[in-house]
Amino acid sequence: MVLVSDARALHDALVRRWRAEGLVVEEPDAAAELKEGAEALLHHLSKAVETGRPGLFRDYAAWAKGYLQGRAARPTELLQDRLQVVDALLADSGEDDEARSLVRAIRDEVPGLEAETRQGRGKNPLGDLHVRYLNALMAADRRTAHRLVQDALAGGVDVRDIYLHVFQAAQREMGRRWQLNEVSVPQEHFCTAATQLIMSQLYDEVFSAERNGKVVVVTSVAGDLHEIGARMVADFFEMDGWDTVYLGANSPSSAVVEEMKERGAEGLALSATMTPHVSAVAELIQEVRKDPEAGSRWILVGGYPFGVDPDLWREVGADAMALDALEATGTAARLSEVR
Ligand code: B12
Repeated sequence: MVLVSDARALHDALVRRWRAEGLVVEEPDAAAELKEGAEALLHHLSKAVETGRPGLFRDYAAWAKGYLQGRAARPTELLQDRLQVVDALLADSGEDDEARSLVRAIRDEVPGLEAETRQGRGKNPLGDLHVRYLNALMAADRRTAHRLVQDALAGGVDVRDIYLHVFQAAQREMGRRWQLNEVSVPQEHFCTAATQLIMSQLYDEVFSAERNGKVVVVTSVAGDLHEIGARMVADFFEMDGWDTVYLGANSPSSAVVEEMKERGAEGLALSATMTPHVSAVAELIQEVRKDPEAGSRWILVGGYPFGVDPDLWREVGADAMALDALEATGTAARLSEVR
């Protein structure tokens, strides 16, 4: 497919055409957004076509609309005009009908921000604590954020609940605000670093469970820089007594296979947050399966794109997926039983 094989040329051509037509956001982000927007759009489109899952592109369009909302006067029209140009460019590049008809369908009916509701913006059982925690971080006040968490723990709140309903909820809400241009990149970096710091102060609790003798390797796939989701999954395994080999974000495939063998892991928990990284997940899984020793272990996947399309885990060749860290350990326990 042209989209994949000739991605760089297509990407550059799209940037030129969007610029020529004035399809840009307001300064100061304009140049960077144009480049990143073109790349992200083409990546998501090619993944959607490659995997036969148009929902992945629909979800991207909904996200892009939200993103443009905070940066342009007429976000829906801007996105529609951009999609019109994408369609024309694909036609000129001799691109297949599938990609073009998907682009046209989305242009005709730009979806809303469904992903945010899927990522659980429903009732939060620790809503009050979550709001106070996030407000503290928004005010660059790590001390208060830290104290709120310590007080909640001392008051008997379960660490798992703090992870899911405070840290995860705060990170996602902060991400939503970044998307809408209400939070700056430095603010996002501050919140993420502060949450990682505060998480690490809970490790007496995380490491206190009786060991069950099982080992799991946990990592984010190559290219993906999001680490907190994978780290939470690792910590929930620890709290259930597993020994975890947590490799962090952006792990090279060969290292993952070697680690699984070296540590005698029962399985691999693999995270991807960005839809364009789903191919890296599929490639790594293939590599694990090829290995005579690691190939028989279970592979569990999770992260944003697997929530967008609940069947995507099959497509990448995993054994199962889970929507959050709590579900992850239950699913892994079942996978271990059947092996
Ligand atoms: C922090 C952050 C970053 C940081 C990450 C730093 C770090 N050290 O981790 C940095 C700055 C690097 C970053 C970069 C980018 N980011 Co970012 N980021 C976020 C943010 C705000 C928080 C992520 C987080 O910590 N979430 C909290 C964790 C706990 O939640 P989680 O990841 O969903 O994990 C849970 C489940 O998904 C599941 N799970 C996760 N992994 C696994 C694995 C297994 C095996 C299982 C079973 C379950 C599982 O369990 C976890 C725990 O319950 C999110 C917002 C969001 N909604 O998550 C955006 C977000 C993910 N980022 C986004 C974007 C667009 C980007 C960039 C493209 C921005 C840019 N222009 O540069 C880049 C891409 C970089 C890359 N190559 O990966 C978008 C993605 C939109 C989309 N539709 O795909 C989001 C959603 C923000 C938004 N609302 O627009 N980001």
